[in-house]
Amino acid sequence: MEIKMSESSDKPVLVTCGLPYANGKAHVGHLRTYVPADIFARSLRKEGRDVTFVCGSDTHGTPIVVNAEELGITPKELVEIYHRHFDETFKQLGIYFDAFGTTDDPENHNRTLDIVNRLIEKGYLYPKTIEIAYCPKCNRFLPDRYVEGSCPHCGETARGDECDQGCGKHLEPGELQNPVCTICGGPAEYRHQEHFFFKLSEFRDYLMNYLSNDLGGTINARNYALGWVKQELTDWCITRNLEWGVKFPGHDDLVVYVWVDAPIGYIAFTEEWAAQAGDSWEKFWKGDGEIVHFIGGDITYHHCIFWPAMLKGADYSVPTAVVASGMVKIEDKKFSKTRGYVVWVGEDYLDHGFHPDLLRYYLASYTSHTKELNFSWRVLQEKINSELVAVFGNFLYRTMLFAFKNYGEVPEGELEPEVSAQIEKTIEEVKAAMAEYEFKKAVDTAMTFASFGNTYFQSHEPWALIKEDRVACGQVLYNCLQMAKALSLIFEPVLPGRMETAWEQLGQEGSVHEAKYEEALVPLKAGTKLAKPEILFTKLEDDRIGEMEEIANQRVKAADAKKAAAKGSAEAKAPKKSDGMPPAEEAKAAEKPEEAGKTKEAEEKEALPLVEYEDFAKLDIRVGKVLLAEPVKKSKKLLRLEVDIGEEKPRQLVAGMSSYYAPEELIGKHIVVLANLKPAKLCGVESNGMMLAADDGGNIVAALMPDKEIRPGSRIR
Ligand code: B3M
Ligand code: ZN
Repeated sequence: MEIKMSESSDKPVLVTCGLPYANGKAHVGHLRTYVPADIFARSLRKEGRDVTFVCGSDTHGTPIVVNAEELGITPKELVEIYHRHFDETFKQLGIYFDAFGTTDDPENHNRTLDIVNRLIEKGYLYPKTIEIAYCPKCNRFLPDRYVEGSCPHCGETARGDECDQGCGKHLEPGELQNPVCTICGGPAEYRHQEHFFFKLSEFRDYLMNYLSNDLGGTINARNYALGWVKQELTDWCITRNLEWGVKFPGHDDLVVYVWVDAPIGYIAFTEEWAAQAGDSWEKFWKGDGEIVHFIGGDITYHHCIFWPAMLKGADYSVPTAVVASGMVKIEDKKFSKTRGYVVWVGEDYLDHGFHPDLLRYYLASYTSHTKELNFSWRVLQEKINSELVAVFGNFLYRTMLFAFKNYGEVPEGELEPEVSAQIEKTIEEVKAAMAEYEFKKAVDTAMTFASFGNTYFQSHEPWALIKEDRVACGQVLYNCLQMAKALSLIFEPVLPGRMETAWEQLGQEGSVHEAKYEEALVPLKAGTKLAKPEILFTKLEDDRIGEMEEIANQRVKAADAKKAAAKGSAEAKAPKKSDGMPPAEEAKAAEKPEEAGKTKEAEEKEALPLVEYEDFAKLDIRVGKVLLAEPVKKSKKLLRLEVDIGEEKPRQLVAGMSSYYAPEELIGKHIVVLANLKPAKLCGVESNGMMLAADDGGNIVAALMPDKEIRPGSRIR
């Protein structure tokens, strides 16, 4: 269930997208947010809403400074390269913002200072001397990505401001344990320094109410944020030791933390738009205009907790809705640039001549917005060929070609009630789906209407009718052309490029991008000249898709080789960590199975001794039915399950499955449970048993599930 946009409202709407870091190229993961946001903005405009669509490059923060240092250029030079790249790439994808600025624009510096000074005046910022990681060798403080260590919450390797490998928690400076300098690799120490904190803890009650009663958008964002706010809220350190960024007032050695000035970019880019459009930014940020943020699900905390608290504290309007998308997998593997599971928008897609609309269609129609999207070249081919080509493209082409060849213009005719009813019903359903951020539902509804058009054409057999009764045939074609016009309007938000061509082929005036949904029911004018139609969607052939898969495979192989080489050289260099093992055993233990010519599988087989049946019989392994599944707070990997294993009460288990299964994918399923494993606490949650799954040692983890319905509690023997 999503929280609906106020459909009837005639308030102006500001739509934003999470700002891409100007620190790397655009990939399919970015588009998971940007394409649906563009579809949403276009669709609202077709409803006649006053929509402003802004975004921009996120240009501050330690990753950019670290990257620029490594490249031997200034951060400004680096961000200019990637700002231009994103600006061009979004336009190539048909994603048109009313403003696409950078957080280093003067407008953002000024707006940030206004907000920070306001927070100081109102007593929401305070100085505090804290321990900051410092590298004695590099002789510098180590903010955020300049330091690595272990997470105090889950123990995983983490970086200065986020436990990105483990529980995903935001980390405050000084929290990291065993800090190591990421520049020289040497041990870091903690030194005292004065920094400034935002009193986030004072906004707990406000946020509880705001999240429970006011914030719209997708339910995943609201529930995730409520989960955090119900716990304690720690104050945020909002300054860093960096040169690059927005200077903190009165402290030249400090800049504001990137998650302060980045969201303020939404306001600054609205100002930039207003200046060139002669409009008002205040109608959103000081007024009651609607503000809808589209983001990736991994930055929900920042957008639903930190950002509204900061806005409230500085007397600005707060977001109306936060729309958080699911994450992205590549060929069923977790998205990872370092492991090569990435699809670059430019070099892997556009540079190979694929039309942007096909990718837009895939991203919109693959799954519900909040679910995880898997990008696969084969699935792209299947969807394009079986839906866009075989259904929608087929209807458009056969209608326009038949009318062009036999009439050359829109024939005499009138709109049949059944057809206008279908048009009206489709548009209402599409608008309702958009209001719920259910883009797949909207696209499937439009595709169903295209199938209706095909059935209408086929059942009226114009190829036979034209020989018997030209006028009656004209009436059929008139209705088919009207449906083609309606479809080009309805699909424009998803397929802007191709629908512009369809609109022209139908001899329609003006731009399909400006036309409103209501235009779909304005009857076509008989006599309107028709252009010779071109085929708008062509099949993706096996060889072309095979070529793309090969490129993808090569990239993964290269990443594996690079990783193995880096591992090999690190081992060669790293001092042998002798933990007291006798030399012979130590030498053996240090030997990598691969180096000794053994495969990983062989190593796994060899490591497990043979067992007696009696050993196996001690294991109480049963079938369990999943009754409830939800993320474990503070963890990015763990799910809490309640499982019926045939006892009077469900059993609580904790499973490291979040990277492989969304909770809703497990609910109702029959799984296999080791029921007599000693209880263990994981991230504070007790696990009484273990869910069994197969792991290929790569990225595939498959839960064991009986292949037929069977009573929960049934024993595995
Ligand atoms: N630049 C990118 C990310 O963490 C970050 C978003 C800022 S939105 C204000 O997804
Ligand atoms: Zn160092």
